Amino acid sequence: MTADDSPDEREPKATDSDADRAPRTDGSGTDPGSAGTSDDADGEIDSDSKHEQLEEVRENAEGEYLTTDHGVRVTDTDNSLKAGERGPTIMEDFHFREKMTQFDHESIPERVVHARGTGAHGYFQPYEDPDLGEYDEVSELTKASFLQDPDQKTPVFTRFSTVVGSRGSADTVRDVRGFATKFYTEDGNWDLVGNNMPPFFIQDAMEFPDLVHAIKPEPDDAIPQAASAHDTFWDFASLKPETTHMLMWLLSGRALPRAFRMMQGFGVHTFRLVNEEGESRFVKFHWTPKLGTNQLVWDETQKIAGNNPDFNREDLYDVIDEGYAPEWELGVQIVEEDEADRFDFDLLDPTKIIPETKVPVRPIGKMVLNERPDNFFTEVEQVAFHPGNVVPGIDFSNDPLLQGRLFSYQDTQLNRFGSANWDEIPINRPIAERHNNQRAGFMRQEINEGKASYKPNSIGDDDPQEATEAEGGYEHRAERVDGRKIRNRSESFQEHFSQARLFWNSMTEPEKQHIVEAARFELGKVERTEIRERTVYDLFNNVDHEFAKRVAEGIGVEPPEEPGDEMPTHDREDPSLSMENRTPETIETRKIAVLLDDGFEDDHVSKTVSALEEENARVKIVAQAFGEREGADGETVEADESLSTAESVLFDAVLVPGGGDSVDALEKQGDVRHFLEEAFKHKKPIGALGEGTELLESADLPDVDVAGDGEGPTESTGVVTCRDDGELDGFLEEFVDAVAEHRHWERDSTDVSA
Ligand code: HDE
Repeated sequence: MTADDSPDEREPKATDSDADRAPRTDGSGTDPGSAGTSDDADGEIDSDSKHEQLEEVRENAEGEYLTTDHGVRVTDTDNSLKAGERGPTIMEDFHFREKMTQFDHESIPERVVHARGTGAHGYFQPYEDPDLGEYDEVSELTKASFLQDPDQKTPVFTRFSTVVGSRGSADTVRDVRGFATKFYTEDGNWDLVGNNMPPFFIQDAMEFPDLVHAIKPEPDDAIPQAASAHDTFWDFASLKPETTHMLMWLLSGRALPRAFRMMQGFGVHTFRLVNEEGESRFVKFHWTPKLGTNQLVWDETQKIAGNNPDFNREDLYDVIDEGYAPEWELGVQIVEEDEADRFDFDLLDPTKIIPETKVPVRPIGKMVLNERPDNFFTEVEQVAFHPGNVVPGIDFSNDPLLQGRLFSYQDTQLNRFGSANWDEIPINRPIAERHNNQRAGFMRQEINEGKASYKPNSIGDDDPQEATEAEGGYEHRAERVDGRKIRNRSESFQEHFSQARLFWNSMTEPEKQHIVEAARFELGKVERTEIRERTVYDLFNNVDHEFAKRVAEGIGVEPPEEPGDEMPTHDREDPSLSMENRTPETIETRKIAVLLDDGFEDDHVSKTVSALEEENARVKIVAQAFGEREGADGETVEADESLSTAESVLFDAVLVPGGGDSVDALEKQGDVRHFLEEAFKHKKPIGALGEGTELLESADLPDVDVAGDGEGPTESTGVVTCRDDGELDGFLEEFVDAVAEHRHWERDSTDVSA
């Protein structure tokens, strides 16, 4: 790098620790940006850079001797050193003491919120030619080059989480999901620490401890775990009308994601993008999943929580192992600073979204997660996010919730790690170089050379040097701020129901019904009548009168006679808010159970399995027991699951092939009928061929038309049947369409007892 390099031509910072120091920008010896402690050999950051950096700390015991932490080979790790065979253990046993001490110190404090999570590595890549509407290029919006260059893949690590439950709680609880991504860019780490819902409960960080105390298990008995359905949460919420918009999202299917890879992510706050010229615009960040935004249903989540509490965690790793790398688009909603006033809400108010009907989301790149961690503790547990980790080109707004987070995350990491050196841990360490005068503290790992650890200094040539903005230095936007010290809230933050109503209006009828039932459950678990009443009268009745009445009827509260005084009357809708509008027509990665036993129709199985797999569905053979099953014509298949390990709640769809003996055997199993009825109750696609259709008839699937002989494929609320072998292709087409719909909400399954 030379003194007259313009920022545009700035080279990626060299990252080879052994690299010779390049001439310094002022010609006096070293280039402040060229020698470093990180390790990417060729100096360019690409999708492998983080992987290569982590490679240095990976350990593999394959074929090696067992040693102590200090490298001494161990002869026996089962018996402690004793004074005589039946005597006491003696202090001298350094191996015992080390092993036990390590064990005693194996845990660190769990995160105070978002304790339960999982994560994966991947990369972010800008799109070649994104459609930015009135803007030509991303460089017009931001100088952050990793958001612009389509040839560069920036490594990322993303952690998904639930908020309320502790580290060992179940995945499928009703809750907000965290969606936090660390971008290891050449300009340093950027952490986009968001959620799967775009508004938040409160407007000011000052209220956060109260919110969290209210929603966490109650302090006297630590009950309930990982649930908002209890008195303290609804007491708090009902007294704070600003929570109403977020409550609508929390009561919706957004709080029960089918998979992490099927949820949107949102930066929530308004941030700023800043370009080379120093021009700044407001921005909201969006993650849009390639596989659509899909949900589970409530009854299903309850059963999964017992059946497989790791459901979402396992799903992420399963698909990565099977070669399907989950993908999201990163989109931006841009608002010119001088247009911030054109909305009927304040852009700094985090309980509001910018409706897509007002400002479109412009996709600028994609994130692909393609590698699972090797060690959950060192990667997922120790990854430490901080919204204050920004790089040049990205800046903050004055959103008072965001401002408070900028303090909290640094502080919380000190509590979790017991050291300010948490940023040295491999998963947190940037790939970009780090040089400063920090040298010490608990668990310091870098060996920083040189005598001078202060500035200014003459002993060490005054290195490391401060960078100008043109040299890549982070310059906070010089926003003019002028005000009295005041503990107050802006008048522009005072309206709380308009967007809650927009959300309600935008739901389909089944989605509305879901919200009503969720509210009845949540408030049904609230013991104090006054809290139930306050929620219905003061919050819900100011969103929508019908909604309030429907909830009231289910919880023993007198339905309100008139709409609330503050209920907005608008009937605006935003189709992008409904999850049903976000289901793409694909069956990729859907998990389909094929129920069979000995004597199945060979053709049905081989043709359907290969057709579904061609569409990238994940097909699992479920039989009464593990082992090989033989078809009527002698073909064999291996059961992936048995009826004792597989429940319908763990699958997206179910298919019963024909074959008289197979169906006779299945028909004798109550578990099989339960499997089908439960899948039906949860609105899942069901298919049956040949004699398999008889199994459907013997199950309790109300109002389903099952195909008769010679009728060809018949579709009835997502149940696809066919008795005619000549129509297998037609059946498959219909079945694939039914699976692509994900759930058949039009189906009335209230009668089903499963
Ligand atoms: Fe957090 N939040 N938060 N939060 N948050 C934490 O940091 C906090 C908020 C979010 O996978 C903590 O490392 C305050 C909004 C995610 O490791 C803590 C406020 C949003 C994660 C903390 C908020 C989030 C956290 C706990 C109000 C969405 C998990 C452990 C001012 C935009 C990150 C930790 C991971 C974690 C504080 C509100 C998202 C205590 C004070 C709004 C995804 O620092």
